[in-house]
Amino acid sequence: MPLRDYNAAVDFVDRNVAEGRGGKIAFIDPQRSLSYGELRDAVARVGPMLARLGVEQENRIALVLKDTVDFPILFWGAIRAGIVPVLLNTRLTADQYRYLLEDSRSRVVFASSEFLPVIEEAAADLPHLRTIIAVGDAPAPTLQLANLLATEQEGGAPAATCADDIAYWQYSSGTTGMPKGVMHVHSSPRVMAENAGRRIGYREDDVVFSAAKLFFAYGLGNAMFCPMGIGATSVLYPERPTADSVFDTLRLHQPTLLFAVPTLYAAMLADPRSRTETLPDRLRLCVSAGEPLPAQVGLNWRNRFGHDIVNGVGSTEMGHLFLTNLPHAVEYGTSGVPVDGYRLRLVGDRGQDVADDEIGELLVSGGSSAAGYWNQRDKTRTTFVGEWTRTGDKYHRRADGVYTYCGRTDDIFKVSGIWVSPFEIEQALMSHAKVLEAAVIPAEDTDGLIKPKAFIVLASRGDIDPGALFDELKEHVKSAIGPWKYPRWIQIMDDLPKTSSGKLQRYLLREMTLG
Ligand code: 3SK
Repeated sequence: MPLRDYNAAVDFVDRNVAEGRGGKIAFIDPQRSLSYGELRDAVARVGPMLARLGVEQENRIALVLKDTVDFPILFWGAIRAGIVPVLLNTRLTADQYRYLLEDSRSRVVFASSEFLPVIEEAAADLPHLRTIIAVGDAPAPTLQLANLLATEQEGGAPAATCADDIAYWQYSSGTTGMPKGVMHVHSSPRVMAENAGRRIGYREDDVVFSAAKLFFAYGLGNAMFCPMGIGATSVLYPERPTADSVFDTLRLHQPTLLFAVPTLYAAMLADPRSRTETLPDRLRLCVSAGEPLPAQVGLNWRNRFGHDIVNGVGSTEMGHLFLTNLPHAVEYGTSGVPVDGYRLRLVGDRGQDVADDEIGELLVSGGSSAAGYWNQRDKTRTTFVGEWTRTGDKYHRRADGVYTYCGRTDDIFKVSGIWVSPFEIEQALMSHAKVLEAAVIPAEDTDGLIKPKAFIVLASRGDIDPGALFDELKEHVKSAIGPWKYPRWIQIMDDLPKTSSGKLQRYLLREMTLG
């Protein structure tokens, strides 16, 4: 590929203008909309502004931003100038932000107004941080992005970067351990936009709505790389998405593509509005990723709305989706087939390829793999092994090439000598009408033997007889997936522990169980 001299911002922003889409709306938020031409002009002012703030090429800046049109302006503006935006989750504590700002040695933080107090607390006396800029209103003396950009001239030429230069970072929260800075290179967004974009079937006339936020790899691919890669329009919603707000957004903007996580699809189905709402006539596809889609949620969605949910899998390390159901041949309970452009392997404990129908760890190879983890050499070497990126997820592949998720590598366990996927038991529990969410871990019985233990969140909190319900659920699991797999113990919870990006943290339940 002739990508030696390549700047991703020129490709994704300037190219849309050069190809005649300058007047076309690129992003819409509840306050403003921005055409590709307006985006290009704003993006070109960011480099000079950052230079004035003392930020140099290859430095990092942190973005703690709601999904508004300022997000693409700052993201692409930094990349155009060869500066590396670090996208941070907007729901962290001051201690967590302090860790991330210190780890990334960010020079400047851009934070939406409502996050300023927590960022100011986190940033006290950090040696590399020069300043915090408010995106939105802020009391003096805090500088505001809008004022800074208004006084800038256009910035001239983009930085002379190459395809392998680091373009942006995201932190992988993982399901255990401290977050790791995942470094992506300039050439990766185009690979994601081509590969996942083709699988989903993005078109230039699409209007995209991703309830998954832009700071999250899934949201960034859905609502930034894929639509901009083809010149489509993206609707941004700055607040936390709820069933109600997604129904409102669907009504208002009539998107053609909808992206959400399974929990949100389930919440929409459980919301009273689901009885009367219809989906936009022009909606072509509903997509789910971020956590495995329970088959029952997909089936209920199809029954209620007449649309399937296309379940897919990606990772922060690969940047976006690499495995999905085929949009017009959805098979619930499976993760589908590899996205063209990626190769997948399943390996056993010694790194050997496993046969079809056996469970192995999933490895992925493709052009959007990250350059590595920042300052974590050991984890980089064990995750990025030659051309293969380890996912830490266990899968099973059928002879026809269809993959099924079986849990994290450290979640799977043996019962009576047979491998058991906690995910399969969770799915079986969630197919019962009284169970909204479920998590399964291994626990020891009085003989020291390992058996499944389940934690469930009830679909409704009315009067129940726990003993009768547990018996009913055990029978339900036995008949659904096999008699040895039923949970020997069941505990009702108000919520399940999850990472800030919604992934179940079974290890916390294991710790809780061990005491
Ligand atoms: O978790 C996922 O499935 C995912 C999908 C797309 C991009 C990033 C992620 C983490």
